[in-house]
Amino acid sequence: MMKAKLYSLATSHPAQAARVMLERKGIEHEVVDLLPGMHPLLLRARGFRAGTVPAIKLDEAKVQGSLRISRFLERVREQPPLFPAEPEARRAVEEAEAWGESELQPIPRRIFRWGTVGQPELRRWLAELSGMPLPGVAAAVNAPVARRFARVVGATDDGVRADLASLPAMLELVDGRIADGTIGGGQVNAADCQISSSIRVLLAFPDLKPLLEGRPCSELALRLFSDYPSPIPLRLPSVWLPAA
Ligand SMILES: N[C@@H](CCC(=O)N[C@@H](CS)C(=O)NCC(=O)O)C(=O)O
Repeated sequence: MMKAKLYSLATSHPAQAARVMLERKGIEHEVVDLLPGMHPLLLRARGFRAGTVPAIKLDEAKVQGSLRISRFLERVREQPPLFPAEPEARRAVEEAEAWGESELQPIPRRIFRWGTVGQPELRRWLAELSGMPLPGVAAAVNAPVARRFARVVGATDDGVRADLASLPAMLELVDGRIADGTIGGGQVNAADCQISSSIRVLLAFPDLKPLLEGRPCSELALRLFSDYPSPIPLRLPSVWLPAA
C-alpha cells in the first residue's frame, strides 16, 4: 500500500476526523492543507469529483466525504476496526456517525463561515494559519469569497442563532451517546471521530467555552483532537448565547 494523501484545510473538522481515522488504522499518510476558498478548484485539478475536504488518495482510489472515508478505510485495513463487529453495536455507531455528519457537523461550519463574513480579523487569522502570503491583503481580498461560502451553507444571522439555540440539546445527546457506550469507549470508532471533531471546533470558539467546558463530550474531543488550532478568534453576540 502506498502512502495516503489526505487533502484538508487547516480548520476543517471532518478532515481532522479523517486524519484521526488514518492514524488509528496505522496507515502512513501525508496531510496536505489546501488554501481555503481555493480548495474546491484545487481538488478538481487533482482529479476529485467534488470540491470538499476531506479527500483521500490512496493507491488508485480517490475518496471524498467523511462517511465514505470511514467505510473505505475499514475495507482497505480491517484492524483496528472503526465499527464494532456485533450488529446492534454497529448499528448504534453507524447511526451516531450519520447524525454527527448531517446534524452536528454543519453547526461549527455555519458559525465559522458566518464569522468570516463580518470579522476581518478572523479572515486574517485563517490566512495566517493557512500560510497565505500577505495575510492582511488576503483577508481583505477574500471578503467576497467568504460571503459566497457563507451563503451556500446558510450561515446567516438567523441560521447561527438557531444553531446556538439548538446546541444545549445537541450536547445532551452527545453526552447520552457517551453514557450508553456508543462513543467514548476504549476502541475509538467512526462516530467518535465524526462527533468529537465537531465538538472540538465548538470548544475553540471562546464564547462557547462556558457552555462546553467540563462536559464528557468536551473531554473526549480534547483527548482525540488535542492539536486543533485554537482559540479561533471569533466573537458571537452575547444575546445569542444559550445559558451555560
Ligand atoms: N459532510 C461532508 C462535508 C465536507 C465539507 O463540506 N467540507 C468543507 C470543509 S469543512 C468543504 O470542503 N467545503 C467546500 C465547499 O463547501 O465548497 C463530509 O463529512 O465530508
